[in-house]
Amino acid sequence: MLQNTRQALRVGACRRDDNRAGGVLRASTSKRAFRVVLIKPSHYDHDGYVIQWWRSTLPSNSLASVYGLVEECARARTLGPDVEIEVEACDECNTIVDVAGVAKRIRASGGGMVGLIGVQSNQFPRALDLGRQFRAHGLPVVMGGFHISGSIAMLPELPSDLKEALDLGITLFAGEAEGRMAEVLRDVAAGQPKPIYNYLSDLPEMAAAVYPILPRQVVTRVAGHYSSFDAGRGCPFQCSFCTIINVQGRKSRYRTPDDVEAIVRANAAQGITRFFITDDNFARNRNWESILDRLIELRERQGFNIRLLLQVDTLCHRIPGFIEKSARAGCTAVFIGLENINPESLMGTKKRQNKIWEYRDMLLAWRGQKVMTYAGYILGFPTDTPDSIARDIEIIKKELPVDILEFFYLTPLPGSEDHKNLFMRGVPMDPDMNKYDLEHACTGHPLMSKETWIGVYADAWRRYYTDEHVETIMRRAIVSGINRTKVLDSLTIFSGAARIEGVHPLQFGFARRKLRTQRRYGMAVLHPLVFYPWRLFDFLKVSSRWLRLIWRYRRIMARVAKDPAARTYFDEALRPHTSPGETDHFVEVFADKIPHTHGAPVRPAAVVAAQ
Ligand code: B12
Ligand code: SF4
Repeated sequence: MLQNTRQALRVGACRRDDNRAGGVLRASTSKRAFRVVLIKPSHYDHDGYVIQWWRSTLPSNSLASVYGLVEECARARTLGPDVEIEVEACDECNTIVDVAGVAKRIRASGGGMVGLIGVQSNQFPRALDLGRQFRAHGLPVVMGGFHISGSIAMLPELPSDLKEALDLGITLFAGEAEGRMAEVLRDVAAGQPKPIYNYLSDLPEMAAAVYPILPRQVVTRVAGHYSSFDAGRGCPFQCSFCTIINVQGRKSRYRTPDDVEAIVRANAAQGITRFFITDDNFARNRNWESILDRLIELRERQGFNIRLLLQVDTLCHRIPGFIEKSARAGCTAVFIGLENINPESLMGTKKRQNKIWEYRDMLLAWRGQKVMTYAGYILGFPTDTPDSIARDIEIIKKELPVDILEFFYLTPLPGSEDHKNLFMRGVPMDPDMNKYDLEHACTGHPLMSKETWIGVYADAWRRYYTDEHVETIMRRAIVSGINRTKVLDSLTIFSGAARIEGVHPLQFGFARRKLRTQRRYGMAVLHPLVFYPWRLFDFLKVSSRWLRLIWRYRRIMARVAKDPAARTYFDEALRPHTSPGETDHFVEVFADKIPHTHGAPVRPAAVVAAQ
């Protein structure tokens, strides 16, 4: 059905180098057109250039969600039976936005609008610059995403950057757009968009909601041709650094297995079978089992070559069958919010649900199913010091069988309780939203100066990705039967992205593009004679560092793969717990900081008394 529909619509990608608006078929009966151009903005690097690549590595689910909604409006002829809604989409992380070209296409269609999609705080300055340019062409612009929703949800008044957007005539959308897109399109088409649409207190049900989808030519700009969908939204927990609970709510909402199957079939019909399921914790999705059963059925009985990337919590191994079924459904990698191994830090941010004494069992359970683990680790909790962080990373290397560790600054993201508290108390925070990408120190730390904190972040990547530890991860992968090419590629990217490209691996892509003319508003566009020699030098420097890293890691992997001892490799991190109540060495280190909640290891009274 979706495919048929797509033939009745004009769909495409807003690529500068490709104006074909791919797969275009125009219904001959239509008299008028309304073109909706959806752009997921990227953000700026330190030099003010847009962070974009020939191929990005992760798909944008916000873009897929909004695309699905506009496509639904086109199908329903929301603007009237004689108005054909044409829709095109692009992710600026992998596509150069040609503002003049977009304006030309909208005018050629006879009207339309630009949607700036899924704008996070770090992307807001870039989104504003794009909005400013489109407004200068006289086009209607509507912007939505976490920065707008989070700021409106938590702050007593509109922050100045949102006011600036309104002053430019940009419409702001807060909340979720399922069931609301038709209203927005009708208002814009009538030339009467509201300044703000606020649906934060009226979150839509997800069962039977329109689902995320993107045309193939947009998906293939992501390496590995991954698409995405969210099978659920909302979270019952209360982590103070999190924005999700204040935007998507603390009540969980879920898609049905039927809808998930429809998403998979619609993508498979255009040759896409790899998915990033973007639920913050898929293990908490009430429908996880029926969804996985459906995917297993599609995979094992109907020959769909499904691959999944999941986000899960640190307690997922407690759910009987969850890890096994995830693997059978095609899961090859999971992102886990480990956040920290110090219980004091976890308690300080209300992340009480992370039980450090279960981390190893959980990681071993994934390893047992040959699934690669990526764990997020936050630096800068109030009790962190350079020494404590260094100690903790060394402990992880030795005692936890995680493959990839990725570091973030603890950041007061707009929309979080942390941000609200600092704002209300008047504590200084960096006014530049471009820096709220979890790669910058955006506020003060009680024990570390800003310089020390920055040093700690750089040191964390160096400390974890030593050649020695990279070799250990490879040995652990080989003995566990985890796909060694995947491990090698991930190690290369995660080790090099921050240190060579200066961007977090989650923003990484292949072959960086820097456009001379697409520079941050207010920064000078350099003369070609200055820009191109600089760019050539920059390109050669970065490329040579990548080549050296790739060559080094490939040699290490070749050596490990050839070593017969690799097949029987064993270390402390791979040792399963053999008796109930047995604790890891690192749990002992933090024993006096572990709250006495249910299931926590209890220290013998004699030990406590002796302290
Ligand atoms: C999947 C995901 C990613 C993916 C894909 C990004 C994406 N947006 O799809 C990847 C891995 C790339 C990613 C990266 C990052 N992410 Co992220 N990500 C998520 C996650 C888990 C899901 C996003 C999603 O699909 N949500 C569902 C969609 C449908 O919601 P939505 O974006 O709000 O869109 C709805 C409405 O806002 C509205 N809407 C949105 N745009 C528009 C436009 C118009 C015109 C209209 C009418 C409506 C509208 O309608 C949509 C449908 O209802 C969220 C958390 C969450 N639960 O949402 C974090 C989240 C968005 N990420 C966050 C952050 C900080 C990042 C990073 C900076 C750092 C990091 N390490 O995670 C990087 C940035 C790099 C980059 N280039 O994007 C923060 C943003 C908070 C903030 N205030 O900015 C979030 C909220 C998580 C958190 N830590 O709190 N992320
Ligand atoms: S960080 Fe994760 S567990 Fe904590 S509130 Fe946010 S979504 Fe829930």
